[in-house]
Amino acid sequence: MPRTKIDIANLPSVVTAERDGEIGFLRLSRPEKRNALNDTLVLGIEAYFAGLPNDIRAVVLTGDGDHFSAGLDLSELTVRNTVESVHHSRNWHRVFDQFEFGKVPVIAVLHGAVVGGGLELASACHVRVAERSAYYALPEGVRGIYVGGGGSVRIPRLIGASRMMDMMLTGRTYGAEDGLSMGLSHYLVENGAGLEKAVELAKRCAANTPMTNYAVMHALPRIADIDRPGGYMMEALMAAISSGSEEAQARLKDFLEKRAPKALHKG
Ligand code: 1HE
Repeated sequence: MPRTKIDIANLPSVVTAERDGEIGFLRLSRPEKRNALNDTLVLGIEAYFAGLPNDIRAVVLTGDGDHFSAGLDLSELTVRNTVESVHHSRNWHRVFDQFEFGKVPVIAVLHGAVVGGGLELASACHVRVAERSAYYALPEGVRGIYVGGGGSVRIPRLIGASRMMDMMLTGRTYGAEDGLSMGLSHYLVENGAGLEKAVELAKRCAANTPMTNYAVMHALPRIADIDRPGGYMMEALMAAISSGSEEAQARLKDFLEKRAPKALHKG
């Protein structure tokens, strides 16, 4: 099925919304500024997820042009005072949380610069596919600023606070292969192959029961943040709720009656 535009209210032109069946596509469409995240673009991301049709089961996020995103639009920083900067950062927190703890898994395709706020955006996605051209940096240190899009919360959970400290203090960059082994991406593919891989993964996510996806997206990261007894309790509740659904019961029956695929490793 060809991709079609999705009609979403208040979507600015720097964001492109499309769909192909139950997969939604969100494209950062500001390539002339290397997809630098200005207020319009961040609010466009918010509008996209707020207006996503209910029958979309997974989203693929990409950046137009040669780079995923050059991070915060630095031209906006020079016109904000301190309190406006706090509100600006809190705004990013709200928008990124909205989809990280949203309804559907988001698979990001990373290429070229994935830097500063671009890396913060990528780290809020559930699965990251990197093309070989992708590289990662946190140039905030060099620019005399600090991460503000949830980077200090999310990135240490991927690579550890110590590595993030080095990136920010020394301006160190990592290429796509290192990014894969460090946990910045989950998959590494050749240049130009990211979208196809992301769609394949999105289709697999979309085939899960909505309850399982909800548990993985909402309960798993929260369990990782809390104490063991609380974690065990939340896990037990999620396990009971998800296995009790009609859809889960039907899938279990399919396996027991030999109609479902086995969990084999294909290498
Ligand atoms: C920008 C931005 C931007 C490009 N804000 N305008 N992020 C950074 O420190 C990275 C800054 N960007 C770069 O280092 C380079 O642009 C790239 C390596 C990503 C790409 O280089 P290149 O040679 O392909 O493009 P360019 O010529 O540098 O940029 C093209 C245009 O985009 C140019 O504008 P023009 O009007 O002169 O054509 C650039 O000024 C513009 N541009 N990146 C504004 N970031 C919530 S807190 C998060 C804090 C951060 O993200 S800090 C990290 C910011």
